[in-house]
Amino acid sequence: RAACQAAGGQRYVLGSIGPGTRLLTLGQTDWSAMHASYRTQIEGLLDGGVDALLVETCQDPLQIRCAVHAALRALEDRGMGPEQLPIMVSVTVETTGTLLVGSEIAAVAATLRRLPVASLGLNCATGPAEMTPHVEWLAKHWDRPVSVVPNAGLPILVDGRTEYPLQAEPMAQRMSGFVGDLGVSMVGGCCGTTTEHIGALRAMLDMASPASRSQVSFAPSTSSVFGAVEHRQQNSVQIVGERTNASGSRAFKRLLEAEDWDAIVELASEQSADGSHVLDVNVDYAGRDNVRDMREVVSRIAKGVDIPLMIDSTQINTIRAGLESCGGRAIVNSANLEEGEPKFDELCQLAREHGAAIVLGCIDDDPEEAMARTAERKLEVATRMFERATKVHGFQAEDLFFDPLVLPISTGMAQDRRSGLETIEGVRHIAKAFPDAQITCGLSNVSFGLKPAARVVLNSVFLHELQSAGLTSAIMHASKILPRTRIEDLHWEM
Ligand code: THG
Repeated sequence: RAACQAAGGQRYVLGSIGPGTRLLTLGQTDWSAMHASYRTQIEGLLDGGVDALLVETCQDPLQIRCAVHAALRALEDRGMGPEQLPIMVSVTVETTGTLLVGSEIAAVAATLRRLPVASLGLNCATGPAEMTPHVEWLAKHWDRPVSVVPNAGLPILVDGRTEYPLQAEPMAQRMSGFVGDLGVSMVGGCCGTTTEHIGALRAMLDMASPASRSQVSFAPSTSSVFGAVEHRQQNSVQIVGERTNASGSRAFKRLLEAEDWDAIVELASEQSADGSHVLDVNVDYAGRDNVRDMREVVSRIAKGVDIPLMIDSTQINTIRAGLESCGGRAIVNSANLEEGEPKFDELCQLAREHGAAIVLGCIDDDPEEAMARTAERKLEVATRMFERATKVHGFQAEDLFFDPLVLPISTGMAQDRRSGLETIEGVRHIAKAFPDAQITCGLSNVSFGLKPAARVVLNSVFLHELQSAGLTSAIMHASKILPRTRIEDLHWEM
């Protein structure tokens, strides 16, 4: 800080926050221990007068979220935010093409996209040549500045010693392409680089004319530890697997009781193999420690299954445990206005702190009709939630998943006979009012209590109608849905 001041000009101190020796996703430490340790480090850096924080050499998306979360808390306590003191992130892509835990660069970007990080880039592990495809991806798809800080090539053994082969001039030349062709904003050198390398980069920058990056495009996505999945699927709804649910599957409930975690991961894997794009995880179960179960189940699924998660619970502490246990970007399921705005706000805030998307169920605090039953009421509640989520909490429409709420039509009660039709019309209204938002539902609810064969037909027809009305996502059992051509006309019409 003092040296920068003495040197004058535009010089900044970046508070470097390295990865440590334990990875959250691999279960080598837990969120609260890592959070506390980051917090201590960040307080020291802030006391020392840094201009920005740089979370670098990141190997695990969950570790990044934990560090960013700790940084935001530390800034908040000093009456500041990331606008005053930027939080920068730099990840380490191994020669395998992913972070150490297996994350593709697209998974990292999806995870950080809705967090207030100022820049994203790469450092360490390889030289500039190996970084090229990932830098190109970031230049095209990341909407903020990109940084590139390579090693001086891949190390080689010379007379029993490791040496970094890339010399200052050729390194600077490689890097000039990143700046001039791809619009990279920050460059530097990691392992094996010397003052000579940094001098050559400085000289290169003095001559460079950075390319503009006006064509950046990013599809709204969730992410597992490994890869990103777009909210909008072509010719399909986003299929959210329903079976990892303690009240939605007897098999899952038994496995949870037996604490057979391996078999639970197996059940989750099967759903991915069956075509689910995302997995709903719900461990709500009276008499068990739901927070502990959520941690156990989510950390294991996140490590072993390659699709993103929807964290489903009526308890905010259980949802928090899920978010703190899964790398990548999840969907919170769900917030509603049943208990008024405080609980809605708390869930929105929690989702925002983790950069997550959120399901908003059409229920409010109306004393006559809390759960919206007509299409008009569904739109009315959705509108109230849309306003609050976007204006108060800063959500983008694309990250809101409205749930019009599907009720069983098979109860035999007169008041339930129209509920399927009202849901379809509700979807149409919501899709028209909020074309950029997502619409999801618990599809199988519609046929509770019917015989299995009838459920398959009813669920399939209902999905077809909802999709035509604008549904973009459904919590469902993928292998129990039939295409129109596999259902007899008579059954379809019934
Ligand atoms: N909206 C939102 N989230 C939800 C729901 C919703 N989460 C839970 C639920 N509803 C959606 N999930 C399921 C999961 C399973 C079933 C229905 C909805 C189901 N299961 C069979 C049964 O109970 O008969 C299977 C039984 C078994 O395999 O043992 O029908 O509406 N946002």
